[in-house]
Amino acid sequence: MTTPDDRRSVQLGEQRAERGRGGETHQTAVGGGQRLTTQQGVVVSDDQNTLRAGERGPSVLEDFHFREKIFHFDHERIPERVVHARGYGAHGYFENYEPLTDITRADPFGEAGRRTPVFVRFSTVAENKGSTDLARDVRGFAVKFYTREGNWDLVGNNMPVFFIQDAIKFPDVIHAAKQEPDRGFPQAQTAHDNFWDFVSLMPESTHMLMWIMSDRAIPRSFRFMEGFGVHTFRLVNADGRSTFVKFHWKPKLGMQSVVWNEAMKISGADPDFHRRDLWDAITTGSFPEWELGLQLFDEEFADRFGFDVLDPTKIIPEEEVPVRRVGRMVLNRVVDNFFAETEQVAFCTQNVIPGIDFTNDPLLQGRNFSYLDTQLKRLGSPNFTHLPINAPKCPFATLQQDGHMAMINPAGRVNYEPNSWDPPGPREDPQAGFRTFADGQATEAGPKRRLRPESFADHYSQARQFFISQTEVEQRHIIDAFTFELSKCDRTEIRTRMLAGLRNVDEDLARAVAQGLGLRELPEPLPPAMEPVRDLAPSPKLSIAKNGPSSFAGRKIGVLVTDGADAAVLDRVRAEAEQQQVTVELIAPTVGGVEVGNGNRVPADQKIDGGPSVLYDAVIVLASKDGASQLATKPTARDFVSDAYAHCKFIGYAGDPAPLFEAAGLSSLMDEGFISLDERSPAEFLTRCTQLRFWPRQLVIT
Ligand code: HDE
Repeated sequence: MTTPDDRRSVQLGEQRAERGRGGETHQTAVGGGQRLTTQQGVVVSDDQNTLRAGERGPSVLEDFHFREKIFHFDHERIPERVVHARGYGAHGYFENYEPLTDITRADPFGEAGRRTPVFVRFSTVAENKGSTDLARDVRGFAVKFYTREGNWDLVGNNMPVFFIQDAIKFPDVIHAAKQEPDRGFPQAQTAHDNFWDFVSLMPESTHMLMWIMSDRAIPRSFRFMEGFGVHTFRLVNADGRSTFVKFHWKPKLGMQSVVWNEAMKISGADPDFHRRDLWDAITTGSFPEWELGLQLFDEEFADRFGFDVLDPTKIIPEEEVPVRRVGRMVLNRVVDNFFAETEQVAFCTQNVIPGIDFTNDPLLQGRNFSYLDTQLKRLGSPNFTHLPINAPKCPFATLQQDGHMAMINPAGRVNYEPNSWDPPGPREDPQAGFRTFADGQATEAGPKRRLRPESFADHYSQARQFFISQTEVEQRHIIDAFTFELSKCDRTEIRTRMLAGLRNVDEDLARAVAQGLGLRELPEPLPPAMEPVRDLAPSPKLSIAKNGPSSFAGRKIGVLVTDGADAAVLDRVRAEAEQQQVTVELIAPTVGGVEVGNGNRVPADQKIDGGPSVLYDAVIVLASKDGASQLATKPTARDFVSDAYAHCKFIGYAGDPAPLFEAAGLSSLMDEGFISLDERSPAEFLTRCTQLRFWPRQLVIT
């Protein structure tokens, strides 16, 4: 008897067979063939029903197609990264500006205009794979350069310092930051006892805490954040001369972050906010760019600088050693397959090429062990280097063999060296090969001991320098972030201990946080291991606000429209935005759109609760009086404008939005961040938006 399901599957089969006609004999389903096959290449006749003994009888074990399909599905997941689990990658290239052969023989810097393919993966650190993009956290910024002399991985973060000074503390800081082991939460936030317990007991983390409590930890998107190699590395030229270097990535579009209340709401409205942003930018041809900057210095500077250049909790202010921009990185291609590329990419800090070398930074030394080890666990085979995303793009030949999933296998008898075969197989090359930098100054010796260098003991001076380098609004955000996070700690002694540490950074900061926590008296300051230097000069380069963009390009405006809205204003806004490379999305009561004043129907991109204002860099309300009165009755529309106000966004308007502003309680609050598009041109509005936010409002509303 033929069941309806049978008939449907026969029809489907016929349709597929129809599409498959004329296909090549050896095509596979994955490789573009039209017929569905098993892994063995056997064409599948029915992918809808398991093989059964009788219409309502049991499934039979001989159904090899079913078993293969489920077996493979059962093994789809690989362990997520123990840190940086949530990430997003893209392809591009690095283009060198001028030859740097005087300081390094590294291939990407050999000549002007040389392009080196790259793959970049951005990530959050403490969050699990399924969390949200906008958690307060450090962002990973890992770049794999496929150079002509092998792969170079620059595995950095969007902050130039780290929590700890010695790799042996890494499992501790990560355990403390991630979900607590008994309850399995909180995920994706450091606002809990374990994290603050640990860091309040580890004064060396204070500088990093300033960074993660700042707006750097909630970037607007990957496109608007800086990247840092963190450690001091070495560049080595063809004569074997070494120069110290710190690597920087500078976003061409300028830096930008969101505000905390906005971040929390974005996490609900669009957990994929950052990855969607990167995908959209690349697929619409707005390729994000960063410039690679180098801070170059020698032993003499290292000796005279006030902090140890091997200490990863310290920076070298750009005002002291300027950042020399040596090339640009363009991301111009999204992945074809997220798993194959973004998930399977294996960065290793040990991947360096001739011309780039390590220093004795104890964190870097520990990382060089960890990354290789972790890839084996995650990817399951020492042959993870055979995966296309990890394999070098230059010729390579090793004498390693076999192992799980060996995919690049040499032919012939030679698998050892020395040998007397002809041809002899791959041989070492003392000239072209990687040689570890070794000169007189890099000779280390001494008794084996577990100790922290004396020169790493100052934990507060640069934390203070970071704080005093921020604008008043940015300082307010740092105070609010400490207050928010510490208010989530159940144990009051943790809050107190943290405040005792903050007193060594800045009294005003400690006092303001204490006030925010409702703590009447400040605890005694923690005794510092070394008396902090109180008069380090501020470094304006540390502030996001002081280094704003020169245009609003790459940003997104949300236009809330109603029936009867002024069509001419909408057209002018769209035209000007396009000119300035700003994206416009229309938000309407229904996604079907609205009928604007000239009678035309305009489709919307979002309906109001799908397009809250937190998803946009600035907003415009184009409303007729009736339209605004209807919006006034909708909580989501009121939130749209009141959130835009609270997040200090520029708010353009035209027509008669008064009923909506009134209902949202904004009528008496309209400040210079509100701009009438009946009176001002869209060009003027966008020029104002270049300031990104109307920050004076922040000081009024806190
Ligand atoms: Fe990592 N880190 N890390 N880290 N790290 C990993 O390697 C580790 C540190 C960074 O997109 C792991 O492939 C140790 C600093 C990025 O795939 C692991 C220490 C910086 C990524 C690991 C550090 C980073 C990782 C986990 C202390 C900024 C993601 C999965 C000594 C300079 C790369 C993996 C990607 C990933 C170890 C500290 C950056 C476990 C032991 C400092 C961007 O090997």
